[in-house]
Amino acid sequence: MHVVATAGHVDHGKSTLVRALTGMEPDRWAEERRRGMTIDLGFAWTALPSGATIAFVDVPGHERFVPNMLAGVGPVPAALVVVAADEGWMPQSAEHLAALHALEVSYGLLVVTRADLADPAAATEAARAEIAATSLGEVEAVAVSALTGDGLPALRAALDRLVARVPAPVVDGPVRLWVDRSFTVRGSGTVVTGTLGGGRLRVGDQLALADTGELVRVRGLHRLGEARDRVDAVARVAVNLRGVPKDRLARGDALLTPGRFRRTDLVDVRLAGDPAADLPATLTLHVGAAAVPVRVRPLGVDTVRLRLARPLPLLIGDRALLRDPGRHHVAGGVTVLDVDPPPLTRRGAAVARAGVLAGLDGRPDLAGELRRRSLARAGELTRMGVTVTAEPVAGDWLADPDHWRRLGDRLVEETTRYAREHPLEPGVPVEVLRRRLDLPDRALVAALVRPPLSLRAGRVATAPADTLPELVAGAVRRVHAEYARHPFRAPEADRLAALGLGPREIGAAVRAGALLKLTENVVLLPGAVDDAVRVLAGLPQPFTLSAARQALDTTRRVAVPLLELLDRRGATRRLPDDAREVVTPPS
Ligand SMILES: Nc1nc2c(ncn2[C@@H]2O[C@H](COP(=O)(O)OP(=O)(O)OP(=O)(O)O)[C@@H](O)[C@H]2O)c(=O)[nH]1
Ligand SMILES: [Mg+2]
Repeated sequence: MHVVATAGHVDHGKSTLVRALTGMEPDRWAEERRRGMTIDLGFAWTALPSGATIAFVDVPGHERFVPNMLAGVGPVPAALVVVAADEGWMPQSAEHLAALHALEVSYGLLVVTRADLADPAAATEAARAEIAATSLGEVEAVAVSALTGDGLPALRAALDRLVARVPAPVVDGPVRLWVDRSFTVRGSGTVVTGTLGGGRLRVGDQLALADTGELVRVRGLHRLGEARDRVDAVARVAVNLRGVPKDRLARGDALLTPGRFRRTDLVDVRLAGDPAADLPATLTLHVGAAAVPVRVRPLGVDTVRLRLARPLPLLIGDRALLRDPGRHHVAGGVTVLDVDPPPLTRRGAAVARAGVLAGLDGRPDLAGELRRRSLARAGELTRMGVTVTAEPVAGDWLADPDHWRRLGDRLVEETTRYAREHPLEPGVPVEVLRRRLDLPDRALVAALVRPPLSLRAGRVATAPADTLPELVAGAVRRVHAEYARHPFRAPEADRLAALGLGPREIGAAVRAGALLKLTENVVLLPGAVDDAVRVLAGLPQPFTLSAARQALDTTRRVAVPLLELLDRRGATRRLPDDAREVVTPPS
């Protein structure tokens, strides 16, 4: 299906033309028919000679209803510019054309109507000149009379040529259906309609309401009045929603593929119309079927920051229109450059921001976004409209390659510095590094660890895991050498001190598994426990403390805490008379 909107001055014959082409009545309201004037959007459709289906969104021409016109045109890629042969180019012809240009509509036809009332040549020439200067460019022109039917076959053929030129929509992309009508059907509940510009809808789909994020279920779908299980873009579609009160949805809301859009009330945009300095401080932003008041803050010559009165699901590259409702003036089109712009709080931030924006063109660009943001979650970028093709560095985090390299260097520096400041700790806690590097997630610290750095038990160390600081390692080697032949004779306090093993060094050695600590100042080699059990198992059972001390060739200073440790580990059992027995003889 193809969707084409009408455009043109009031009473120039738009609705009559749509009626003549489709046999359907686009003016839905009794009031419209009574007054002979379109007030709100109308919808009608027909088959073209090629067999293609074309649906029309018929818009009102009266200047009071321009917001309705914009809601209809916003999501539609092609337009029929309608000019009456007997009246020629008029103010609303100009405002509608300015709107199409602002929205960058680039597929269209000129239809000169009421050709039975006047020679269409002059109107055709004037209108083509106006249109040629816009995004529509050179267009085909067809003169018709809806009264006599003259020119309608030629118009149908021209419509076929027009729709054949419109690029195919992205059907496997996300859905953002701008609601242009909402009503209730007895027995079915809430129905909304809109022009589906991309994606695909199915009965049973879950969609998110743009306004609240609330998830809703598609209960039924209609395409051009017929029930369907599935509707692909481009289409005029009616969506019946389960369990949604009618007053929850109105024109300008949107139904979204969940998780694929972010709501934003702050955007930086490039202007295609009036220069930034000439814009009033408040305007209305029209995008899709939505119209939202915005506060305008100029940044560069042609870039501004817009603060929206309510958030909208916008993407980088979205085309929108700024209009001054008071002056009936289309201030021009805007291209969304950033849907998550940084706050401008520091002095000079606005100037710097203008510099950044000068380099953006509204085409979502992964490398550029990463360069500006350094780090970003894949999901966040997708929700901005950026196609994510890079591999995450950790979890769903993406990093700018240069920034990531610099972070890796800083990780080495910080880890080395910490090791100097805390020589006995077995590395820097990951959380400390996360804070020092100002990273949003500990997983990023872990992902930055490369040899010779190592990660163990939540710490990053400058050397491979399990190594002791050299200072301590040397002292421990001395202990091992001196006590190899008397493994149960613990070094005295003054010997430990002479070896440079204070409480902190002993702690480090114990954590590294190089020493076993029985009590303060009583340390043994790590194998001493198993060796002691083996020796004690050779004694007649049960045995006394004194027998154990002699068998182990040691002093009470060591024997008492060693036996207590063995008791705690269940290797020995203490009997009521204070004698002990070995419980599990070593194999
Ligand atoms: N003679 C003649 N009259 C026409 C033709 N087309 C439209 N009209 C008349 O022009 C008047 C306005 O037509 P509409 O179709 O309502 O015009 P419109 O552009 O839809 O007007 P708005 O929706 O209010 O902007 C009506 O009285 C139509 O009968 C035509 O080809 N020939
Ligand atoms: Mg009309």
